[in-house]
Amino acid sequence: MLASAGDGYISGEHISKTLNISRTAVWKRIAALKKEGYLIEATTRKGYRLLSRETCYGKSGIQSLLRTEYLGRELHFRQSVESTNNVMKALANAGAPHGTVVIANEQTKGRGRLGREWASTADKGIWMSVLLRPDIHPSRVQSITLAAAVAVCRAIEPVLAEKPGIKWPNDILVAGRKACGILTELSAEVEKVAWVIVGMGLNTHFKPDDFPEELRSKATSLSQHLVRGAVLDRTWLAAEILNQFEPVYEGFVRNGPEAMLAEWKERSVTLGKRVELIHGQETVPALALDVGEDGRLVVQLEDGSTREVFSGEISLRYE
Ligand code: BTX
Repeated sequence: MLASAGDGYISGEHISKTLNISRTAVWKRIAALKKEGYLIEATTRKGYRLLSRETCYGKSGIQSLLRTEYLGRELHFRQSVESTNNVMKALANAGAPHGTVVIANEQTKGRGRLGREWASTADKGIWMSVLLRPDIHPSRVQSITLAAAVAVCRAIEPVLAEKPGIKWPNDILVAGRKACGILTELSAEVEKVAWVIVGMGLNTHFKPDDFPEELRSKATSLSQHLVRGAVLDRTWLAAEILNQFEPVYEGFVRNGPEAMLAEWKERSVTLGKRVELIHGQETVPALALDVGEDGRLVVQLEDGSTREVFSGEISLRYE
């Protein structure tokens, strides 16, 4: 309501009538928004006015931009956590609902796959976890990672000067460097998934020097590839990732993976490339042919035989 009033004032009475809450309750909500960082002017006569139209990176700002049915409707925003996936695990085990989202401004122990670290500096990116409780066989969970990658690409594409690409299984590259990583974790019984946590780390505001030394040659950030006139706004981007993720995920769960896979393949920078499969000390040259419904990569080895590989097994290096 404050945002839609533009530069004008909106009276406490009007807010209280529209929302059917007491004037004290209005005052409390305004105080909560101020605490989140919104600049709101309050005058006794005229009422309330938003001083800055810039959206605030926090729960209310993100939720006000959601078009989803369930993703992000329960949202926990934290300034600093060890890992949003860890926060979410505790919430999941305590019964948090399907679609719950945890976002932090900083992670002090951000995690990548296979025990690797994820640089998650304060103010420089979107560190977000989404909780899903899909009624699917555990073997199909990997497809959700592919769906998330598609959603992130859709969300970031409008602000970028060049098209983002997906490197199998879960890296989103911009200009050949990693701008986003996805870590999917699950808890399941043999036949049934209890929960899936999709953790997404998207670099938005890093300057090249902000990255730890060892990442500078392989990591990048949206801020370095913006199309002219684009506004880099984490609030909008976080909401947009969720807005895009929900329909892609729903399509997968209801109708199967075909449509999502077709889009994933169209966005892939891996298929058709010569790659090296890295497994421990061993590296095997191969040609990336296709990706299967369950997220497996189909490769052709030098002897002409084909092999299917899971993401947990190998890393890829391009020749
Ligand atoms: P990954 O194992 O594919 O990638 C980790 C590797 O990527 C690291 O070993 C390092 O080389 C490189 N790297 C580390 N930080 C960055 C960065 N900021 N940008 C680009 N490259 C980097 C990818 O794992 C999965 C990352 C998921 C991160 C999210 S953030 C929210 C959630 N919480 C959490 O702890 N992890 C997920």
